[in-house]
Amino acid sequence: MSKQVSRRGFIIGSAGTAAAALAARLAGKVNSEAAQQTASIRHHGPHSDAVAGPIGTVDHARNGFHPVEILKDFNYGDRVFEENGRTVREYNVIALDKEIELVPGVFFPAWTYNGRIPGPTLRCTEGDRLRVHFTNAGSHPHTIHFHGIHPAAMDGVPLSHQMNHLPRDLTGPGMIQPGESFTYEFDAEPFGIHLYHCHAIPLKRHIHKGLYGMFIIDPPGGRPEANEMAMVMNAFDTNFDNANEVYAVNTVGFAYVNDPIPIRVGELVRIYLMNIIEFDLINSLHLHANFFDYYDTGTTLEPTLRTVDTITQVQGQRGILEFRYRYPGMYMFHAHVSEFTELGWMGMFHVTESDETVSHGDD
Ligand SMILES: [Cu+2]
Repeated sequence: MSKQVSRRGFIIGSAGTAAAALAARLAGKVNSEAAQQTASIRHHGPHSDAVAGPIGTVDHARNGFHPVEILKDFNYGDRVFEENGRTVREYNVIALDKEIELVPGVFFPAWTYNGRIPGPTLRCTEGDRLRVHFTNAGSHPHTIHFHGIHPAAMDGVPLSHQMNHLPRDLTGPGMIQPGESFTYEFDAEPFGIHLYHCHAIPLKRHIHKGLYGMFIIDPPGGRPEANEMAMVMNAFDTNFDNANEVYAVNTVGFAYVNDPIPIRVGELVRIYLMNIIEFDLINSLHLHANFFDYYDTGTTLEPTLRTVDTITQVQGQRGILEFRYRYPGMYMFHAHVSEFTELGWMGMFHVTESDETVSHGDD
């Protein structure tokens, strides 16, 4: 007699390692091709002392972006100039359909901003004037909805029946159709870590397909010098059953296990962290062997939470983490939802003394 197996029961019932869980979820719900793809992901067995994770790496060149580079790839504008005594930053953002490799051999038919997930990390200073030139080169209508303070016409939402009869300067243009363009223009405020994402309908589909990115507004005086990095917690429903199969920071599962993030003993580390995960209600980051200060939404210069080692975020929530490592070594960071960790959301910091040369991967 067949028995209904829940999504979570299915995972728990399998071997419990990253690869086994991933393979089981895919094999049980997609097709044999996907199952064969996951054969490239092997696990080390429940009693191995090896860290769970895939063998091999995704083809980052084929993806067109590398999670290690995304950490520090801050886009301060494709064109920056002064106008009427203030700084204007212009950005070009293009929506593109693109297949992305999430873990070795597992591909996802994504929708992207500028060919990457997350989209470009747009960065500016409070009070700047921003002009975001958006072109939809994808196959579906899209928008860009920014979090921040701006007029309704720049809010990047679809037109509802109630909005349809109002002038467009009160509603904005609605969805931007394939082949069309629109320039979102507004002032950068308030300072903090924000986000942008497509707001076309159905919203959960347009978000989980990959149309989102980080939007950092620096305070007028800046923040203290630090080793800064951008981390977007995301996940992917690879078989379109409204549940995620791959979890990550910056899209590629276990990316920072394969390429541990180098930091120095004693240096200030600042992580801009946001959660855009769809389908699961909550996400989190746990830092090993250390504690951090947290700035909720980044809208204050003083921490809103001091000396914690785990932070939780729902979808759209974000904040800034600051910490220093006291001892050299390898330290894990991961979601403190064990299931997410085993399905890709786990990474490593490689902490070294300041005179050591850091070398990772294939060098
Ligand atoms: Cu969209």
